Amino acid sequence: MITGATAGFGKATAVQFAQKGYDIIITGRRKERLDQLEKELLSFGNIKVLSLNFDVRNREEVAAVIASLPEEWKAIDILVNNAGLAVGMDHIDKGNIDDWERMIDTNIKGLLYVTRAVTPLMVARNKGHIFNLGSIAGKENYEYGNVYCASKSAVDSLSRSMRIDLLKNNIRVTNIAPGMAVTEFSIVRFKGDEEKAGAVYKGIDPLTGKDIADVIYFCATLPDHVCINDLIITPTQQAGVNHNYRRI
Ligand code: NDP
Ligand code: 8X3
Repeated sequence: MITGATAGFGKATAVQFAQKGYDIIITGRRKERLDQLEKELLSFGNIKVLSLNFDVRNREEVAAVIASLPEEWKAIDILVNNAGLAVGMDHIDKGNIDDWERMIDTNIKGLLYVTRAVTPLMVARNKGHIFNLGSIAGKENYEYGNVYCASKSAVDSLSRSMRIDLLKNNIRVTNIAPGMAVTEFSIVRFKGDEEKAGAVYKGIDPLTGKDIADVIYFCATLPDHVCINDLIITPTQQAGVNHNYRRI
């Protein structure tokens, strides 16, 4: 099950697992994109796909959708908590509080709602692997990043707690912390301003959705007794949130 499968890392991860023959639950808010992706995934061959169209911020909806999963879909082996976003970039004294709420509601609370609904299914089977999409921004802070960085620090912390709490249930928890990756992330952050979004990656050969999908697939297919706890993945031209080498 992959949250936020309509774009970026989530979509690339769905494609990767579908190509390897996994049945997949894809989720997101944009219904047309889900329908389109469902068709694409089914074209890879003998797999099943279930599309669930919901907003991770809606606590009741998340609980209801997972509770009403058809019986054959309740055996979720892998949950990729990927849905998330950054919105805006401002100093703390000028930040837009609506933007802050969107990040906190999606990146922290949404991730928690999905996790709370799915983990009992894994616990019941004594089996599972949870991937949380944190960020390098959860490890280090950068100017103007304040609330986004805080939301990803929370993901980082929750990954550690989930690993402790689910230890006896044979559930692996992997925190994935990417650096600069070209997806729709910056377009969303800059509210559709493609020029500003493009400038983020100027002179950099950034990560792609496929790079992160490859890493998730690698971690997920290690032997059951091996758990990769935490991975920071950057483009070769990035050595931290404040250290990039731009070829310009
Ligand atoms: P994209 O914008 O390309 O994709 C984000 C996905 O999240 C979309 O499928 C979107 O689907 C979904 N989503 C956002 N809000 C909600 C919501 N409220 N309910 C359900 N789904 C939602 O970004 P990325 O692929 O880059 O980002 C994926 C994750 O990786 C995020 O958590 C991000 O913070 C993190 N990340 C990104 C990095 C980057 O540089 N790109 C680096 C480090 C971490 P829809 O709009 O259809 O709902
Ligand atoms: C996205 C990476 O450095 O743009 O999580 O915040 S960064």
